[in-house]
Amino acid sequence: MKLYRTNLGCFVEEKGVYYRVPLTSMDALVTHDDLQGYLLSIIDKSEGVDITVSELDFASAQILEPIGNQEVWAAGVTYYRSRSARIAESKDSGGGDFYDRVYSAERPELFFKATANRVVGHGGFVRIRGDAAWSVPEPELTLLINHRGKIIGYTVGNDMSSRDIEGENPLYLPQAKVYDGSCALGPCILISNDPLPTTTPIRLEIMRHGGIEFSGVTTLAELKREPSVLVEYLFRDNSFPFGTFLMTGTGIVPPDTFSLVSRDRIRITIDPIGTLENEVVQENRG
Ligand code: DO4
Ligand code: MG
Repeated sequence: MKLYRTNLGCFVEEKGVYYRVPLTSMDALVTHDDLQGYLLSIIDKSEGVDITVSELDFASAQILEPIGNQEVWAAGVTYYRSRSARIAESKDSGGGDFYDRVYSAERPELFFKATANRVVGHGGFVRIRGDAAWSVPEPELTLLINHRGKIIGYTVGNDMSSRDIEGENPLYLPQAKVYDGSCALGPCILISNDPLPTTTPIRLEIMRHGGIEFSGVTTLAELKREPSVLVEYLFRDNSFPFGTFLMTGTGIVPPDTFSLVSRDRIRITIDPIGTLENEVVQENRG
């Protein structure tokens, strides 16, 4: 069951059929006592009812970022590939050791990623910072967690990152990670109380001038930490009245010679959820 937020309200999709959701606020949906039961009841009630109108509505709707007043947090260095890339990019600044240590430490790296105004949805523009020279997308399975700390769904996330800025000094991480258009989420939320299988692939394709400039794939089997453990750490002494998103880290890093440029298209697919596609823009806002 997939939940979409659009300019015409929210829709739930099941077996290729789209149903209108009377509750339109993501805050009300995320904090619902039983979101899955609520959405299933909408589907059940529609049995035998002509839903052609809502199908047509969805076809003409614009998909929006599936977020209300939730914060977006992120976990880092949860895949071996991310550890190696970070050690290499920060070795001249003496920061490499930090990434090695955090990879094997009991406490995960968790950092604040975005507020809703910095998030774009499927089809929106993700941004490269005006003062960055080396930028990459980070394709990440992203958890939706309700105010009680329960994982209620999954979406596709892109943790846009400025590698030159974070490589210069690990203390610059918030500037490398948090800026307007630095995060993409979507296209929908897969509503599920069950963990995704570890065989689930995460695929990244970066298109330039109509061709594929880079592609990569990983699976959740490479994710070193259990999502439930990341959530447990995030909720320690921390409350989220509207729930929160948590990006689980990247396992795909393009080679060091690669940097995003304006007009690249980034396509991230996590099969049970869908494909999140965004165009890249870099503009100097000063
Ligand atoms: O520690 C820096 C950021 C790591 C990160 O975003 C990732 O591993 O995905
Ligand atoms: Mg990341």
